[in-house]
Amino acid sequence: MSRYNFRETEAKWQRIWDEEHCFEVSEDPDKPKYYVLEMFPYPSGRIHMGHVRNYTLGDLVARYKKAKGFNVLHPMGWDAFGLPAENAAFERGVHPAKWTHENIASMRDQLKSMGLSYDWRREVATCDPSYYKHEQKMFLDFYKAGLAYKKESWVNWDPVENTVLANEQVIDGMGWRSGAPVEKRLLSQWFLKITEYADDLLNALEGLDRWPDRVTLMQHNWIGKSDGARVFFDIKDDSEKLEVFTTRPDTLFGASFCAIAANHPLAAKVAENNPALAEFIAECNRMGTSETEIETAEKKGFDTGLKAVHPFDDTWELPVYVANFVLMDYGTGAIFGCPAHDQRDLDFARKYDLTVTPVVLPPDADPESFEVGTEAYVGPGKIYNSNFLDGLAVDEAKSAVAERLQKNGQGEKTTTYRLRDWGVSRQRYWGCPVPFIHCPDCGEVPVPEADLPVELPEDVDFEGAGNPLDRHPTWKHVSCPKCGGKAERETDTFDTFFESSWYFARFADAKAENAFSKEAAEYWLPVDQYIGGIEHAVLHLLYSRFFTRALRKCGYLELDEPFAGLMTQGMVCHETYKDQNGAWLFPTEVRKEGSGYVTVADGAPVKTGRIEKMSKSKRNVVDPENIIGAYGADTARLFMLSDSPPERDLEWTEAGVEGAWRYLSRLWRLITEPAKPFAPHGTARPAELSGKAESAEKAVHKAIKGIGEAVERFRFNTAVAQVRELSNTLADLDGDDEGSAWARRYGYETLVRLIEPMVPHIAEELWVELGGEGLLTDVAWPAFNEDLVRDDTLTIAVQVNGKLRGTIEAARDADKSGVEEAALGLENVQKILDGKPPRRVIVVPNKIVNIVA
Ligand code: ANZ
Ligand code: ZN
Repeated sequence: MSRYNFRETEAKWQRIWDEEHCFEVSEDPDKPKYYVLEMFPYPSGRIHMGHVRNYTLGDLVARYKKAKGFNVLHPMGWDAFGLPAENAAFERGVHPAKWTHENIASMRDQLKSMGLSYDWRREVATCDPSYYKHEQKMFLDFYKAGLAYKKESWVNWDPVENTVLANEQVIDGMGWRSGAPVEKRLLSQWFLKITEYADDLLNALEGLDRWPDRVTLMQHNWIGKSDGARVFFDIKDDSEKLEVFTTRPDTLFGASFCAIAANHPLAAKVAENNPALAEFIAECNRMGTSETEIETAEKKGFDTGLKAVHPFDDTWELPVYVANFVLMDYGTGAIFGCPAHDQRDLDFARKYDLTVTPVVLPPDADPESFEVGTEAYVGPGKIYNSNFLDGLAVDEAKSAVAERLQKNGQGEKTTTYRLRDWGVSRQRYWGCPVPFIHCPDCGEVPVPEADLPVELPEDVDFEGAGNPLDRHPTWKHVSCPKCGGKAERETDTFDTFFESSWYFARFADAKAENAFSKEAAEYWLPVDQYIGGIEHAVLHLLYSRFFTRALRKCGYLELDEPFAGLMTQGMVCHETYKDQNGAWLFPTEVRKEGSGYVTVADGAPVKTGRIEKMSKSKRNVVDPENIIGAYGADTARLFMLSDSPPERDLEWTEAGVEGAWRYLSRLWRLITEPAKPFAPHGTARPAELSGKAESAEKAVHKAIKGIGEAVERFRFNTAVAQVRELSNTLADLDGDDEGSAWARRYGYETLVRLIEPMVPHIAEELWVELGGEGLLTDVAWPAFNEDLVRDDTLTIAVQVNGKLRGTIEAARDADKSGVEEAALGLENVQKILDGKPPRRVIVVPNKIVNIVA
């Protein structure tokens, strides 16, 4: 029996696709284009199962669309800057560039072993100067357009990694990699003005109808638009005004205090003569800056002694606190507190014994007795205790207050966003240098375009803390491009999200002299289908949308949105195992025994834990290379597609992989050692088919339709199920007649075409076995005949007086009188009619029979 030799076969087809340039594309005006992109990987050294899933999904879409006649762009590259390379340099003394390029080389081989249909000519590595020189130019253009600027700002400082972290890199107050508590520091940093597009980024979400709702909702919340008002409070015995932001101006008469952020200028001013306050401010700065941390921390305040005067009553004075729950970079960094209707304010008021005056009366509550206890009332109601606002609904009161404030010059309506400008400075070596020079006389000076790229120096030393670029003896010392005097290079490098914000557009012409070639970009963009992890829902996916806008403003691209369609795949999970001492075990260290597991080493019992996302820390990882080595890429791909729809988590099991392997082996045998012969390739369909052959033929048409539709809807698991169903039908077709031989031939040739996007190597090989011409990947997706996919018998509902009483089976388009007779013959119906003739019978063909009794 000939066993399917996946090792030889897969290598062979990978070589042939390469030699034949199968997946290399150019802008063909005669074909519709389709751009499929998977999120490019960080070159960590080895691919993991998450990659395998991601790229299998993308490859299926790409190959399917190619078969459907599209000109498909399917590129791959490397998100090659970042911290791990520097860590490797620090720990093992390998240069980040060497480490990165070696990793790229081995991961490229791994990807090639999966048989992915990439146009490798377009490969890019973001750490190459030929790539990052373009983003230096972009940055200078952004600067000219007012979209990049430098400012002193409070940053999240990771004391272990010695670097600034983006808010998103702070998780529960800890550095995302180091796990160390994050501190606040004031540093001069480069920013990109994403807030300029806050409204546009928000409004355009509506047009992204091929994005998961979950992702657009996350972006919506991330942008966080709040309509409200700014209110100016006079400060008693002081010329300064305190400006607060509120979304609830309707509660102004319920105010009992004001509070400012620890870093508010007013706090610093008072602290000059108040050491206790200075100490309190320092304490606040030691606290993390993440939202959850601020929300969960105990509310603390410090009374500055200042008094704010109520805008509508100049005899009413409110104490001004510095409070740890007020953020400096939201709204105006100052609030008025209304304890009755805001939980934080209530907690604060209870702690510092401040008054709690309700001003919104819940519907049906009694104004005499309504009280707020430990829970603030945040619902709707009528305003009371509030002077000229009494009796108004919340929304009416909001407008009334804003109007009055505006008229008196005490405030105005305003909109605030949670979205902050994007801090792109990193104090790191392995990143793209920010192309600026600092001159003591001229200030910040852009590096002249002719001097781009600013390349990273190679000879750096990674010993010691902080940024190696800072410590480099010569690199940063340059003369000022403006005055020629002594000056210093900027030693910050870009956040690596910078590179990934525009790579999708570079793939349109990865060798273009400028960042983009207009023609290629116009032809290929936007990406039609983007596929990647949900973890990028706000950062990468929002930054790319921002870049698209910034690049348009600077004349680079005429594009509205980068990604027309988005699919976010679920995680690959696996059971977890521990030994008797509670140490995690790799799946390769355990083997099944009875209903449980024992260790491979000494047969000791193993504790089986939960099914969790594959992670190195829990050791529940399976190395794709081992799987591909043992079963082949097609098996790995098939299993990735079989069990769950793409957006759901998938549990990787040995049994599942075995099942996929067994299926492919069986298919191999069914075609290469058929029990009953196939008609020769090219045989015409006999005019008459036996019943079984005819229904097999119909099953093939149904599969073409069903699998195509499932793929279009990303229901790849359903598509796989239909593939299996069709092969069962064909395996059962054992007639010796001419029609059956023809149907087997037609059925298997079609099946092989249908599975090519899923398991391309075995499909190509079987195509050859079947005598097919040319490369299967160049063969068009088959068409189906509408007449043959319709069911012949239908289930028809039978109603009596509008109530469902049963169903009958009838041939499609059966004669009305026959259907009527069958319906009236139903036992249930006869019971109701009780021997009397029906008053009326209405037959809706192929659907329903209505009987009026
Ligand atoms: C008075 C008030 C009364 C408020 C009330 C709420 C309820 P969102 O919806 O997130 O925009 N706030 C304003 N600036 C702040 C800052 N820098 N740090 C912390 N809190 C701040 O929330 C806006 C509300 O959050 C504002 O409305 C303000 O409290 C508070 F019954 O003003 B409110
Ligand atoms: Zn100068």
